[in-house]
Amino acid sequence: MSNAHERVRHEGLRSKIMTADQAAEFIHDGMTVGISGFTGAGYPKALPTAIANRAKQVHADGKSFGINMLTGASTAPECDGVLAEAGAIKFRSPFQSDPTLRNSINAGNTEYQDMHLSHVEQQIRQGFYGEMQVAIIEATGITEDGKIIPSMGIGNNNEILKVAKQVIIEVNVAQNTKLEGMHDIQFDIGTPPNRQPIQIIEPFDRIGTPYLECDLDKIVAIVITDGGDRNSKFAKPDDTSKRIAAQIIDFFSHEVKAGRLPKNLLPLQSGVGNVANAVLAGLLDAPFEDLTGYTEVLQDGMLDLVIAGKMKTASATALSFSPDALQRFNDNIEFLRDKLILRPMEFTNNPEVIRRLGVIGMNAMIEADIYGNVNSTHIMGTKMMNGIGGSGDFTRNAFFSFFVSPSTAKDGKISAIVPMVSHHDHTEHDVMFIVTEQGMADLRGKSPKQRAKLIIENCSHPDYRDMLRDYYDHAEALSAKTGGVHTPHILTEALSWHQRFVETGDMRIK
Ligand code: 0RQ
Repeated sequence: MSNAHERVRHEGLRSKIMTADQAAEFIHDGMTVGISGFTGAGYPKALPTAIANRAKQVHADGKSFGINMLTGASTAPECDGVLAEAGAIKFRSPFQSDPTLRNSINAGNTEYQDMHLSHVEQQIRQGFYGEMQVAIIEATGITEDGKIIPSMGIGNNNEILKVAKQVIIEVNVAQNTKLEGMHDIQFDIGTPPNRQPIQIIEPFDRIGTPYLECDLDKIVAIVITDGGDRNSKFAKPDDTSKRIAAQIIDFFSHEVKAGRLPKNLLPLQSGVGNVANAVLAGLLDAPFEDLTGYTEVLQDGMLDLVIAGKMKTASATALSFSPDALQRFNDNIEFLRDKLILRPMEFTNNPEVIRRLGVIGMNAMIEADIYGNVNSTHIMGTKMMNGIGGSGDFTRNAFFSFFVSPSTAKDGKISAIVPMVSHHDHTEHDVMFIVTEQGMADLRGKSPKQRAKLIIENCSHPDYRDMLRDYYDHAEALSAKTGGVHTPHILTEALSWHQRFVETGDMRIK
């Protein structure tokens, strides 16, 4: 490839350049492999297909071939998708969103550990996953002295580069060379009991260097690729997401007036998806200036706030844009270079930093119950959707924690507000606000019974509101007999809505 020479500036390392098929020969059955990638950004584009092809050949010979795969977060069809399709992922952690991999997990063919993203690097470092044989990392380039220029995401790359026995680098010539300098990587925060405080005092503080590093002798292969990131399109904010966004923005104004929030709010975190993106899009026309972002994934909404001058700076671990937003990013990269900062996920998602900065966490949910417990991950309590990702890191430690969702799913057949969640990701102790297009429940300073009234009356869909009132009234009456009126429930009925959906395809009583 023509500019391979310019991208791999270290002379000695050029001798390691080979094809993806050749590099795939380093991967063997049963290996633990760290792979870069975070919400469709910065994942290797060629190696996974080469490994998948190898897996298919080995399987055709009647032998086993599968890897234990640790990433930053979700990747893309040409990474998680091809490997899952080839039956090559035995174990996967910590977050995914690929339909083929999801099916493999839910069919019982891939073991999946869904975990808080802030825990991942520390647990790899402590050896909880055993030895990591290979790290496969996408990079924008390699400097003269062998430093690795990250691409659109960092995730846990710094850690897997450190611990892996061998390293394969995909240098992607499609990544903008002007990314060099936008990253901030601190290599070692130590291990308890000698861990050091993270010196991020303002969301945009730089505390490390712009480069990833590893022992150059560990680099066994460099593959030159030329492919775009996943770049999924966002739906244009619809009525539902606009109504959700408007309530959050009104609430911010109210809190500023009440003196509980500064005029420029506090650093914003936004989860993935259309609704989360719509909230940020709504801030474009809101009366707040000098905003800051301290998030894990930076999507179109936050990019546009920065380009419009409404947000001063934003820190994230990955840039996950639609094709249009990628174009805007590349067109404005000179302006953005000192406003956006990419860090390892151990820093973006660090509970201590999130708590201290007072981040406002806004994440989407699958369902919430009448007491404010939230399920972000499991459909009907058993099927894995994506994973908790960083939502728990932010929710538990946020100054304000929001969960947003349309009040129903699947054409109204599912209520997002249920008597009891079918899986607990975020407990009533962590969730402060639930917002649907119907309204918002402000759960601060409320007992479970007070919360139930607010969530049912403000957030549930009218089709389900009487059913919820009925459940709650019966639960309260029944609990009075047993002395359980603190959090009334009818244990035999608490999950009956889910059971009805599984049996009839509808939560409503016909
Ligand atoms: O199904 O895809 O078949 O249409 O779930 O739902 O409403 O489009 O919302 O894309 O924002 O995803 C919680 C999954 C929401 C996501 C979740 C079905 C619905 C649709 C998607 P289809 P929407 P979103 C930062 C923070 C956890 C990780 C996280 C998520 C599909 O936001 O994975 O927050 N969050 N990370 O029909 C059955 C219900 C349902 C339901 C929705 N109650 N029952 N199906 N759906 N509610 C990023 C990282 O951490 C990396």
